[in-house]
Amino acid sequence: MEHFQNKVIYQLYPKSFKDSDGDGIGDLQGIISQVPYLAELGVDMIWMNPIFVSPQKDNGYDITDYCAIDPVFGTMDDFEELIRTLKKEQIEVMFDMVFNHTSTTHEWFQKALLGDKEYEDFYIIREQKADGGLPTDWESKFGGEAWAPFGDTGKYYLHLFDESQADLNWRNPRVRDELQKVVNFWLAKGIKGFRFDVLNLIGKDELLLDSGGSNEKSIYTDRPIVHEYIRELNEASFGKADNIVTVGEMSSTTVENGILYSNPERKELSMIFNFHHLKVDYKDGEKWSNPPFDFLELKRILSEWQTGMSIGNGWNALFWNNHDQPRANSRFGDTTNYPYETATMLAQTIHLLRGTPYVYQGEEIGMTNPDFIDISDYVDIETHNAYQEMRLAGLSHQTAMEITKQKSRDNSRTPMQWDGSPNAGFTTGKPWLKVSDNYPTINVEKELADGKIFRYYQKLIQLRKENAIISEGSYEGVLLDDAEVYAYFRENEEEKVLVLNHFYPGEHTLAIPEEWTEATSECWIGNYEQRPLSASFTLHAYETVAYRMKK
Ligand code: TEU
Repeated sequence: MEHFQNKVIYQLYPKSFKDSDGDGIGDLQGIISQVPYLAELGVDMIWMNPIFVSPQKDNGYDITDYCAIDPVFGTMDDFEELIRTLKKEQIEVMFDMVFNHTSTTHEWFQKALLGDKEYEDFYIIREQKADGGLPTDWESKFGGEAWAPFGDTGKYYLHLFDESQADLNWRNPRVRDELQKVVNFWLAKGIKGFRFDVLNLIGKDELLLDSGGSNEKSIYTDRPIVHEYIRELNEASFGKADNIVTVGEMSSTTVENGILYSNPERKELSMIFNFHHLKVDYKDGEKWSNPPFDFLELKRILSEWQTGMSIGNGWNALFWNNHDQPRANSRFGDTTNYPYETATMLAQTIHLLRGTPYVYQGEEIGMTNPDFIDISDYVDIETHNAYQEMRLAGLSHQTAMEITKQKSRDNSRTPMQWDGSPNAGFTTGKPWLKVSDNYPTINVEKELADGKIFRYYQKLIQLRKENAIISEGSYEGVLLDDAEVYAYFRENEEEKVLVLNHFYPGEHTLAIPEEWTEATSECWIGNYEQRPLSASFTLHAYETVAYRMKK
């Protein structure tokens, strides 16, 4: 088994975790003060979103200096104190490497703007077309064109995200060499994991072609050369160190590529994030819509990735939540009537799968999307661009707000709810983003005192450590046509486990095959009272239950 395959990773969004100096922004000393909380949860590693020097146009994914801590989060001494404090609890740190682009405030881009041709070749800069059109008809993922004027040169630079985020030219060996140095710098500082932002976008061809009206993602996503770049980075940096965990954010990738990116024999990455399961509430592929989620498609995708990656010896990062997604309990469950059941069912669904689970800050206490009422409550650049585009497309303010409330990335970025004091104990100042108004009832202090969600997460994390079948067992999806339950087997030489996850309110009865009921010996873990599996088995609202079975 690979060293990372029984780890649980906690994603910590530094800007919203804990503020120690009252400026309304989370910081390193704030994280240090909460290390005992992370230790009690039992996680092995924390993935911290970027804390590097940045103008914060995209909350730190627009980087000015990859090797310096932004003073708003603290100092390098604070960082080193955090590493030492976490190490005492056997918790390691994963840093976020945003290597597809830099901020336009980065010195490389600034030197390019001043006419330094060597640094101009660090970026993807092209002449306009003969007819005066932009180099290609590509669109930014944050809306609008993907090209912006490169100073007053008459040329344009590519930005797949915000205009302030200039795409790097990975075809240039100087760029790759500089980025290898960044990884080695943080390895030397004691970082034991790396998440690589939108890594499958770095393989743009030299000749960039129009989409011709089709989806241009396929032109620049998952290009074969990406595997060469990753192997080169591996060999020059993290592959030379012991037991470093690496994960690639691979939006829109395929199982085939997922295997190539994460099969250990290929010496690329430890694992990958794919997002297909978080697009089942998109209408015709459009994120900014709000149809009911397609449960059968959700099950199909989860099963396809589990089966495919298992066969190909790839490795999935398992998650429902992150800093770009609305909170899953609000998205897929009923946090009003079934807050505990919703949170624990979703958690168990992925914690007993084959892969490495990621717990996103706040999900372990049942934090929900906030009930923001106006677009001015939101901060996220993608959200504001999308709201404007919806209104320009003719949607009413009310409809655009309904969709924004469901899909904004700010849903997961509201400050951590520590207790019932003002601002949920996150800050003594004005928080950079409003705290959800349900913090008096949903907070760490309450959960630790008499809550059930946090304790359930503790049990799931501990179960993974005590039972190799979760990390090593095979996967088999079953009852795939059932309209409300996602069910699967996990199996290894010694044992077999059946996991049932009911994604809906109300009761739902399953016809359980006789060979299953005869083989079931004990209920392993469940969010309702334990009872034996029966031939006609009724699951309660958002019930999740796992049975150990005799082999
Ligand atoms: O996200 C990649 C990405 O495509 C996101 O835009 C995400 O998929 C989308 O918002 C979902 O609707 C990464 C980072 O996680 C994100 O925070 C950054 O904004 C983005 O890259 C640019 O660095």
